[in-house]
Amino acid sequence: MFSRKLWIAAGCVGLVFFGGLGLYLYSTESSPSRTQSSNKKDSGRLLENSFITSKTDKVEDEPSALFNDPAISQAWGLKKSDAARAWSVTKGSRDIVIAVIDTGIDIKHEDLASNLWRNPGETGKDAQGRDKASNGIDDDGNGFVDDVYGWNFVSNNGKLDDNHGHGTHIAGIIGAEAGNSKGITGIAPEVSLMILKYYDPKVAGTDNLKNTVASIRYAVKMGANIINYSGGGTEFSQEEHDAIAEAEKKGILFVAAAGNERSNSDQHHYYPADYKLRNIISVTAIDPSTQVLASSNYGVETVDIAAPGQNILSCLPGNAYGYMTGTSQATAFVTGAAALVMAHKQSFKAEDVKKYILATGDAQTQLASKTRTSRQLNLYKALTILDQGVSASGVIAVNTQNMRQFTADPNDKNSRATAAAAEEGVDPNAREMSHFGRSLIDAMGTKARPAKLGTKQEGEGF
Ligand SMILES: [Ca+2]
Ligand SMILES: [Ca+2]
Ligand SMILES: [Ca+2]
Repeated sequence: MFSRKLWIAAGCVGLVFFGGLGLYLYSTESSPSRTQSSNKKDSGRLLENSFITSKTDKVEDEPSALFNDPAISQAWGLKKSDAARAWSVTKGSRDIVIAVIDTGIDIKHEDLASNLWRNPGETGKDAQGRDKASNGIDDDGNGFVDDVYGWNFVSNNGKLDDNHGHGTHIAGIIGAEAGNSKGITGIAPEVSLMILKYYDPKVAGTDNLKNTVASIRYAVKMGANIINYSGGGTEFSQEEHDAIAEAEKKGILFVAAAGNERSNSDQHHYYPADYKLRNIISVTAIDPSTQVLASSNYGVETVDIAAPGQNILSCLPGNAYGYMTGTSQATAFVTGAAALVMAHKQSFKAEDVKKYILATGDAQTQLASKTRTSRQLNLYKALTILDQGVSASGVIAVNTQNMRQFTADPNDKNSRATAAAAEEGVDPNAREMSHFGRSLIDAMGTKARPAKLGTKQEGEGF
């Protein structure tokens, strides 16, 4: 039987939960950096009491800006990928629907609940005045009863409980709410997250590949714009390939983790990341110094781009937050970027978005032997080079037709702003940049990574 591995087995090197009283961390595998802290080994897990901190520390770190989310300055990947400046251009759009195919989600999480997709055919009242979300009827006739936020393909129902934490973490990186004084900020803080559960560690004998294919088909059928998938396997699946090809036909982007097998994917293929389809972006993970993680797959032919993936702070079930590591997390960064680009240019299809994201990344020599583009994700450039039409390594050459469309669209306020600003010779994005955006850039740009979370991260270049 085919199987799909969730990239958490090798990739989850640590989770930190913080609640009102402090922080604690445990690890699912040994890591050299762990030895720097005072560890107590217990059945393969490491408890790091040195990570305990207090509420006061978090308040101290809070940027005085639009985004008052207390943990934002602890999220190094946001700074690394130039998120603050990107948010000065757009924070996304609820019109952009992202299918997160993963372990489910905590639908009540304080930083996620507002950004969940709601199936319009399963919300509101039915003819008898009952809530369509819970009336036990497939109101929209899509084959799924009461599928409000998505579907659980493991248990074949609408309950999306995340019994692992991975899915909630990924959803948070993509689209945690901004400016709510809670937790973190997702890359695309205004977005609609469609939750499709394909794996549950508490359910034995799950056919992960079958559930994956069913999830992809649901996303295509129900109008997702982007699919985020952080699993994979070495087996080529014609069914899975065809489901993603169907997504390609509909202009849906498919962002896939390169995998955490320490492997060269050019030689040892991983799927779905390696299917030869134009709508797939394969993502590997980097640390703060732009090195691809030792655990991450790589390949100059098969892996498209790199994004932050080490010790990434995001949501966990039960209104908790914590760090996880791996190409899953990097994949979520790219998905968030794609959501911002799509929100900014809603006429874009998957291939356009893919071209821009890949071409506007920051070129890095360390990535030359690891990725096809030699680039790491840059959210701001993905949005602004798109607007300005300034040179950036072939971006204009491959998108000349699209660039003309931008400035020709009278209904697109950004195009109008760009055209008007171009006539006056000013940077249109400087005009759009809000006071809050500038404050946030200042807050994130000048601050060294705080040492509040313990000694380990201090040496890692945050
Ligand atoms: Ca339904
Ligand atoms: Ca219903
Ligand atoms: Ca938040």
